[in-house]
Amino acid sequence: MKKQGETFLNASDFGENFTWGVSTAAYQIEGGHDAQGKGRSIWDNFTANSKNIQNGDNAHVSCDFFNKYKEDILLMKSMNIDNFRFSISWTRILPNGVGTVNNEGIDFYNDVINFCLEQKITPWVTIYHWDLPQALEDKGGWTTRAIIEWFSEFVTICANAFGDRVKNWMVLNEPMVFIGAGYFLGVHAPGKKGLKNFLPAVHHSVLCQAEGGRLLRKLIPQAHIGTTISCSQITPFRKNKRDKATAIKVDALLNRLFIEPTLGLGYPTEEAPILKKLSRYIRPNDMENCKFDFDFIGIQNYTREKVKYSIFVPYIRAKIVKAGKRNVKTTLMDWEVYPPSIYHMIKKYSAYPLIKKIIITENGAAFEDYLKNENIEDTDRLRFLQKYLGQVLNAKNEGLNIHGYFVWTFTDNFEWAEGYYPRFGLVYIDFKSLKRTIKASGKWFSKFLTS
Ligand code: GCO
Repeated sequence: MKKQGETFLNASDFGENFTWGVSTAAYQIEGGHDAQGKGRSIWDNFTANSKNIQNGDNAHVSCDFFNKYKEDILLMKSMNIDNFRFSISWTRILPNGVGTVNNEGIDFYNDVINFCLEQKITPWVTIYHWDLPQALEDKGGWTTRAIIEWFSEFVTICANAFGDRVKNWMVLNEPMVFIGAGYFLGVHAPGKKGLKNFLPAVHHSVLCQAEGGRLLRKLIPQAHIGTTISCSQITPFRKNKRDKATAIKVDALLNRLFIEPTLGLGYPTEEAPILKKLSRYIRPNDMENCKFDFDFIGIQNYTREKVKYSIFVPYIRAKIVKAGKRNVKTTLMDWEVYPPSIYHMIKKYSAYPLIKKIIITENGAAFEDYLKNENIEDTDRLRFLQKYLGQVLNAKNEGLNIHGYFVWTFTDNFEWAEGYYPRFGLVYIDFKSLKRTIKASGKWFSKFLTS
């Protein structure tokens, strides 16, 4: 049995039925922003204002997965990766969010899915990875209850179009991040701020998460259905009472808010009283409709956060002390490298008896990469993956409920408000020539998968 910190892990140590793969998202890799009838999403709109994105970058071309999907899937194959998580761009399928279907969009995903299957790569499809149609945002987006109807239409079309071949589905990607960053802090699309946007968006996304699950189950009886949730270990910055209470509150907001209503436990209002204001948006039967018995929960972990009490932060009275100020090893995102966090989160989610199974649907790191003689010696990323995997293995060996692991991400791509600066890929992309080069971490992962 291998222990944490040992670098000579083998995939076989995790058992035969452990799922290994890589994760991506449509907006981050596809490009083809207006190709073949695609409509405009909130991210097309948000990036149009260059002030919103580091270096004024946009994702018009990005990795050009839209044209290069065969090359990427073949590369994946050559690296022994046999599970590929990607998302469906809503506006490629429904340019206006609802109504007329764009058949060219359906064809594109059919081509991707069929090519994966030909190469014996299993597709794992995320329905919503943040690229809401702008036409729906113009009518209120996630803040309006009509989103449940719009979202249901999109889910139904995806299930009917792809459900004969795609068995693994995830309804939402990290609701806390797209709502926290997009509808509270305003740093992601659509750039909205404040509680009046945040709270209804939270409740509507929880309802959509469950409704999406129900529709998939009805339309694809054999489906393996999940949803994905961001999570970080939260610890108090100082050892005083106030910081300890703050950590409990932030944990409720960041780690419990989107899973507990799904499990029928309601919102964690006791630890985060601000959530009592959700009652304004909750209608009769809603809490019942928030529930769905997912086949798996995808958890996505990168770091841990230290938090302190702060009188200056309205509503929440809590502040994250950035890793850069704590004298710890960080990634380019200013996230602390802290491998025990992933073990801690697996343990935390394993403690919910109603979660049937947990899969790590994202984990990875951005570090500076240098292309030298056609090689990228990304030792930091390689060590990061080995150490985090060591912790996943510890969790598995303890009998915790963990069944798979997907690296974020396959190729370098468009990292939202940070543009192309933070590279997370196992494969390097030269964003001028679009040439792909497997990094040392990618070569290691590919070897690891056959070990
Ligand atoms: C998220 C998203 C990914 C990010 C990744 C790195 O977790 O924010 O799912 O789209 O790119 O997490 O930040």
